[in-house]
Amino acid sequence: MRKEYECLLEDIDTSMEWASDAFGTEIDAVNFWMGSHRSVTTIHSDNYENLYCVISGQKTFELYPPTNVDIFKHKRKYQMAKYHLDSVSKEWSVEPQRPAQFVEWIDDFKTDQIPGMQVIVNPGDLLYLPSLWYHKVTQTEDNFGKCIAVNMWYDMQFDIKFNTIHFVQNVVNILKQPDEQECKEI
Ligand SMILES: O=C(O)CCC(=O)C(=O)O
Repeated sequence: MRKEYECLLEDIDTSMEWASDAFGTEIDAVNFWMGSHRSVTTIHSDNYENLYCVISGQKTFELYPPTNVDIFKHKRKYQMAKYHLDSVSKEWSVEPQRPAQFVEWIDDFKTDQIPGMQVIVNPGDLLYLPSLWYHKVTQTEDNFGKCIAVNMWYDMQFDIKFNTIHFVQNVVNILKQPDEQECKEI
């Protein structure tokens, strides 16, 4: 929001002293999220403390504790791409980034059998999503066909919690079978 959507920043109160006191650090990033019922953020975890506020529409977070590394161990390298709007045909297409760049991401799979928590975040609600927790996010549109949210990321403390999970991750990676599916450049 501080770059691409700077003009909207004055509408947002990011001066949450209590949060900086609690996390022991200032805000690292402010993000703007806009999507429709078709937008899904697949399961992942972040090295950030996350304060997530819904402005319009409704978000559903599926949350799983960081200790679930063994369940979410299968990752693949996905090629990075951007949506492109053709100025003549007005058709959208997915354009792979050149030169090709890859991002490692957890394979998408059904999470309904995995014990976790479901949190519904309504307009005006603020969700604290602790660092390293796995999350999958879906959304319901408002009357204008949109779901809009803003979140603040604070750097996490790289303390005993991080070290323990990192250690377990390394053990799981050593024990797991090599991933079969290689991502090919398109
Ligand atoms: O709102 C979303 O779709 C994703 C949010 C998210 O993954 C995050 O804040 O880390």
